[in-house]
Amino acid sequence: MTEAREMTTPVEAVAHKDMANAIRALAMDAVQAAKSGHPGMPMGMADVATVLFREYLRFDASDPKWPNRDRFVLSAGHGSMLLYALLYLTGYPGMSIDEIKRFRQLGSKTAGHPEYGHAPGIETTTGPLGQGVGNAVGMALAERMLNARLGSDVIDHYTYAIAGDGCLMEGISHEAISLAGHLGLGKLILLFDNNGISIDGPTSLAVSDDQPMRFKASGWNTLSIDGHDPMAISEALATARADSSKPWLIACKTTIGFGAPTKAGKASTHGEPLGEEEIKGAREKLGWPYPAFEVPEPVLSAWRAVGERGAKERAAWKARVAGNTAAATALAAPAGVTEMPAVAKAVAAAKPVFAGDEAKRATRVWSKMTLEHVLPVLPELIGGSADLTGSNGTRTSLHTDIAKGNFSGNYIHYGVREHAMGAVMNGIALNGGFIPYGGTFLVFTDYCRAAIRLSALMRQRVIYVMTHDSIGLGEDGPTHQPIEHLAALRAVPHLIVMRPADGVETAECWEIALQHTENPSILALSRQAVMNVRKNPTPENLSAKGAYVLSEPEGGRDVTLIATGSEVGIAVDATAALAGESVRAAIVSMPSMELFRAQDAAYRAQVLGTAPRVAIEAGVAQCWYEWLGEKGRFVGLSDFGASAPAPKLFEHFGLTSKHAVETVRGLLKK
Ligand SMILES: Cc1ncc(C[n+]2csc(CCOP(=O)(O)OP(=O)(O)O)c2C)c(N)n1
Ligand SMILES: [Mg+2]
Repeated sequence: MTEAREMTTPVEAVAHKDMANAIRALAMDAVQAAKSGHPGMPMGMADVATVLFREYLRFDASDPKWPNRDRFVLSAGHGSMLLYALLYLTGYPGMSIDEIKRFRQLGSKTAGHPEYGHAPGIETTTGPLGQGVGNAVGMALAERMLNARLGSDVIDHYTYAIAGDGCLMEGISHEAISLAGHLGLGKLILLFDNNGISIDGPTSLAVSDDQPMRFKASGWNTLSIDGHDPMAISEALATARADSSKPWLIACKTTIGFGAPTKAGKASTHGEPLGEEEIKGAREKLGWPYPAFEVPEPVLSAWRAVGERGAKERAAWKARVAGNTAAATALAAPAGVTEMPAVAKAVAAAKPVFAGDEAKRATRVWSKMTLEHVLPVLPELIGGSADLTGSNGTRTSLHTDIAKGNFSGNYIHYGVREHAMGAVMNGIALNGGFIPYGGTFLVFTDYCRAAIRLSALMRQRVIYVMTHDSIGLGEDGPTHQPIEHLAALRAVPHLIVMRPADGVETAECWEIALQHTENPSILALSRQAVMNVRKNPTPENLSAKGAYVLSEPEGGRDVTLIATGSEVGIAVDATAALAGESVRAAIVSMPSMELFRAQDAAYRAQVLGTAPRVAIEAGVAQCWYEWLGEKGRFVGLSDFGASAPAPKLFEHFGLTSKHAVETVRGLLKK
């Protein structure tokens, strides 16, 4: 097969071996120069990556964002030099040899692990093992969804991922491959760096899974090959590409640190420089006599030709989609940008309707009702839940399910796979074209926290609809009652944590989540019905300020009560009781600490006032000390909850207006 192509293009004039060795040499040299890094994996997978990029990967290095490019995810992110070498060799913009020389240095594009946004061509941030597998599943799913909406002329491509032993040992990989197999994501091809080595030594120390059997059991096709045989690699990729009925695992038997004379095949190549002597020996063994960081002209030209290989196809694609307004809207970046004014209108229209509604509802219900208003104008919104659809209120009358062979819907049943749900949503967001949201209980943010953290690190607009947000969920008890979760989530940079108090705030918080194109959001929503506190909503989105004065007493404040979510109702009742005692209390609703912190000092001072403060929230105090001032008090929880009906629990833990009033009395006496 390779033979037929051998003479046809200038690319083929340079031997595979030299092209792969260019990757190996750059990896050894960059790690050595940085005095840290992981040479073993890039050296081991250089052959696989060379065949993939040279023969199959559809991309044009000059246009890294081409929507119909194949996606390449390096899930084994510690092998970052593999990716950086490929980006440099194929001529991606900005990835110069100087960047390779500055591997792992402050401000370089070549961070220790690939970081999304640092350089074009880095499709996702990887390093926490297994996350990339989840991202790749999300990207492959997004590809099918875009294909269903826009047709094969516009979107029809593959998603490739490289994963190592570590990725496949991580639990998240199981959730992700299980979902991919279930959905039959046949354009997903996972290349497993089957080197049998991880940090502690041979993987036999810790694992004896039959990986192909495991993937087969999850509905995948599998192949096992010699990962150093270019013909075998090429044939396996051709086979996988020819049958898109199921996702593919290609287990590539490789030698970690391939080419290193004494260290190849050993864990010692995993995560430290090889050393000058070993590198010298590797150059001899590989037949690569060139100085450090030097790729000889014919080899570099051959690689650059690989980078240009997709240019014609991209030009043809551009011509094909020119004038396709549906495609232009669907592929606009950020997703939904053209519809945002309509979203704002829909929310503005919903607010007075919600305020005028006499019914007491849970904020999770208000969330569902908000979605009913927003979805008709925002088809890019893709819902889902980790098997708690009814509880989360994530599926509306406007949703249809996504299923194997039918990707035209807008709702994903993630199954009981919270961690994969987070990573898949990251993949969907990174792919472009969609705004993903997914639900579970707030307490189970623990199960997807690593993915949430990466949403934030990558600045992706992923919306986590987290219901049952306090002891207010009642009888399910302390295993299901989040206590420390709001504090823990508020500690994550760039993550917007919102806990709306009623229907109006819930609608506003959804608008905020959708408008912040570079932030993930958590919507912490109640299971139990809440009081309507915003009776006369203004068109202005007050929640967007993070906190605002809900009610101001006449004649100045004696105290300021600050509350979030379901506890704003407690503050309202306490204020009425305090008024009976001639204590003038202001109420501040604080749906989001992050957004409030971003306001100017004058606004913050005006909202917080100078009177002593009491905060009320059904969670731990920790993050509240930022707002309480010197004398402030906190009405909340300091231990796990309990199993009982919610009203009994609020009573038991002192989350009542009565206790709030007593706290104010105690505070003002001093
Ligand atoms: C979630 C997570 N846990 C631990 C690590 C630390 N770590 C980095 S690489 C690695 C071993 C990975 O082994 P493998 O995937 O086989 O890589 P190889 O040694 O073959 O390059 C570990 C434990 C990590 N990056 N992410
Ligand atoms: Mg390994």
